[in-house]
Amino acid sequence: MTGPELAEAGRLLAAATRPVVFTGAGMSAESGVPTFRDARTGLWQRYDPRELATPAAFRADPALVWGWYEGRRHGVRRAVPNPGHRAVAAIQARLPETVVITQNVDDLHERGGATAPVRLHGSLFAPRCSACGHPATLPDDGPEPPAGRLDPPACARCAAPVRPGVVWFGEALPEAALTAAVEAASRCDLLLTVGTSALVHPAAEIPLVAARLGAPVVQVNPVGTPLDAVCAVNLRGPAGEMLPALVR
Ligand code: BJW
Ligand code: ZN
Repeated sequence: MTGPELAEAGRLLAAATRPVVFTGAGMSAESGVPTFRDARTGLWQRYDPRELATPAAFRADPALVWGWYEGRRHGVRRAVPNPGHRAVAAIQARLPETVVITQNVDDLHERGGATAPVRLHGSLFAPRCSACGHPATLPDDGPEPPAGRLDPPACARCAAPVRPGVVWFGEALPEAALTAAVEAASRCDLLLTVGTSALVHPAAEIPLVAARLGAPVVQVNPVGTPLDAVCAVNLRGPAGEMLPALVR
């Protein structure tokens, strides 16, 4: 199965001093958080996540989009980090120069023990005003998770609707995070890419930056991705099993 690949990935990790761990939605799949491209569940079956994660969707129907994100935030709050998140934290504990870069908007890396993940696509837990950008406080959580449409709160400063603090299609990534990610990928001596389809740009270019500058890239994903060709090793399996096996 993955025996020889796992051994080779283990050798690359053992030789690294400043790895980058680059993660996507598959990292949290075993915690029960749906991946982006599988996220049509329950009430939301009718909607394509790719169509909800846009500024135009929020402008057209703020309650639809806010309700979707609030439902997801509640789902994440109930989720717990999986053995893959803990393995990432273990790499960072062993090699303090490790940089974790995530596209995920959940907080499972932090709760799994990782320090200061670079967040390329924002967070479910940092809403802000859609007009003036003023940070908003999260609504109080009721006993029942919201399910369906929900009016967003009004900005405390200008009364415009509050929006999720995530990066939608067509929006620029946070400049400081993107710069930190490119810098880390440029100086790393191993890039471990975990649970991403590598279809969304510019995030998908981070592993390519490392590969171009000669760092080996190790990929953990049950299926192939556009990154396969640049990877020194492809570990075809779930993060919650592959990563603990790798750091053992
Ligand atoms: C497992 C597993 C297990 C399952 N273990 N693995 C170049 C080419 C073409 C298009 C573009 C381009 N550059 C830019 C674009 C446009 C666009 C884009 O990329 N489009 C493509 C889809 C074609 N990009 C943008 O619009 C970006 N902005 C931009 O370019 O701005 C330009 C600009 C500059 C200056 C001023 C103004 C503008 C922004 C992209 C933002 C993406 N946002 C989202 C939503 C975040 C909020 C939310 O969560 O709702 O981010 S989209 C969504 O995709 C989310 C994710 O972070 C992102 C990546 O998805 P990810 O993590 O890879 O998940 P999946 O579901 O795709 O894959 C899961 C993987 O896990 C699969 O491979 C599974 O096999 C695997 N898996 N179980 C391990 N147990
Ligand atoms: Zn405002």
